[in-house]
Amino acid sequence: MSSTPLRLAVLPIKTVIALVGSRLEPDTTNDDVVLEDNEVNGDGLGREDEDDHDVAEVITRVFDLALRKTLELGQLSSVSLNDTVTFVIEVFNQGMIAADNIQLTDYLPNGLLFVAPINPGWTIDALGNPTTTLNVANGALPSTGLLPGHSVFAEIHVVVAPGLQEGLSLVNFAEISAATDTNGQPKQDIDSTPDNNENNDTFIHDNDINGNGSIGEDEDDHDPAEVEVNCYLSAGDDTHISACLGCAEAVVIVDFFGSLSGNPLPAAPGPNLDNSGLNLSNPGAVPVTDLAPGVYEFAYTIPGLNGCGNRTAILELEVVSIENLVCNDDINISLGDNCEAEVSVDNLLEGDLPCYNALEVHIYTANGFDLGNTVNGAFIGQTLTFRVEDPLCDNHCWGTITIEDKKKPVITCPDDTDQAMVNEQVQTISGTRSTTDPVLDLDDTSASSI
Ligand SMILES: [Ca+2]
Ligand SMILES: [Ca+2]
Ligand SMILES: [Ca+2]
Ligand SMILES: [Ca+2]
Repeated sequence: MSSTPLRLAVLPIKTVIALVGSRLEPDTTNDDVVLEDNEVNGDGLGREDEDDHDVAEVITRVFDLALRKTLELGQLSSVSLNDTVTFVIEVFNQGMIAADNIQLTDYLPNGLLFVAPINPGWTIDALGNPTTTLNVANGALPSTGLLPGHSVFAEIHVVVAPGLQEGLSLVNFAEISAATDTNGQPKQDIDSTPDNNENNDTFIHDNDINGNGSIGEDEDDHDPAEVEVNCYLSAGDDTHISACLGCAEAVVIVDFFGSLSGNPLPAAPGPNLDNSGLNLSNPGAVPVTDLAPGVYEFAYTIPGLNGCGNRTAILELEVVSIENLVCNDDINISLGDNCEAEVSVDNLLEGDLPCYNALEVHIYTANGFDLGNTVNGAFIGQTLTFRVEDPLCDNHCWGTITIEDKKKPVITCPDDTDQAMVNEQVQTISGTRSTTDPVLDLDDTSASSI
């Protein structure tokens, strides 16, 4: 026969066409005229569809499972020693064939323990890893198997081992190790390699189920989830505070607990490291009194959870004497934009003290009126008396303060013009000018009318 061109339908990728049929004189050469599928009435000799053959599509359907592992909803990623942690493994059928006998393997890191009684359906494989199989027979899959486009969940519960270091990250992978179709035939995954080897998988992104492992992308049949060991409780951070005492009678109430930074959690007050003799029965209001100047350390200790060690934060209390206050003699103070100035203890005392909050400023007018610590424009040019006072000890030092206004006046100029409006009375000179008249220098004159 002549070499008649073969006509093929354009079919989707992953589809194979097989030609089934024969010519009137059966042969094995692809020289048949194919114009219409299922056509049996054509006259092949007349260039119509030959009636002794037909096409049928044989579609190679892909098998593709993927796995994503996460913490169970509500499961904290911060865990303590001996906690039970629940991971969720979701298996997706991304292929075109229903799946059965999906074997999962969990790769526990050091620090996470498998406990059989809380994991029904899971066993330990020959390599020591927990494994389970999801299938129709054991009811883990519906009677249809895992259908394309569907997913199924499995859970594994593990226990955080004792004696772990705080802050340790525990990464737990799971992998699909095998699967079949619903006839029990093992199937080759299109883009991943199921096995129980935790060291041969490409991992790039957490929770990625769309990678193609066959071209080096994140292999879709395995995925990790992670927890971090934490003892939960915090004693806070080491902190330095000051208390200012000006006499033996002075009592300063200090919130030892609230003074600690770093979000300390409530617990019993810690011991007094420096034996200061202070009453620590209420760490939120410790009366600090009658202590010599110096630094005292107090330990705030809380117990660790589940075998974690205790935690301690040191509160360093510096007792500063303000018994001898030394004021500057004469102070000049300039008023600000609002013609007012607030005078601080720091402005008035010599040297540096961490005790400004313990002291008060009082400024007195000439007739003895107490202005507090604020002066305004009404006192510009005046010299007033001030006192820096320790209200707990009736102690003070004093000096004088001169109020000044050193701010430059603000000049507002009109637009560049030949005329200017003068709103105030000006002197008018009239008559005839002669060469003997005094010369008026306009540069020294702000306004004139001649
Ligand atoms: Ca896939
Ligand atoms: Ca896959
Ligand atoms: Ca593997
Ligand atoms: Ca994950």
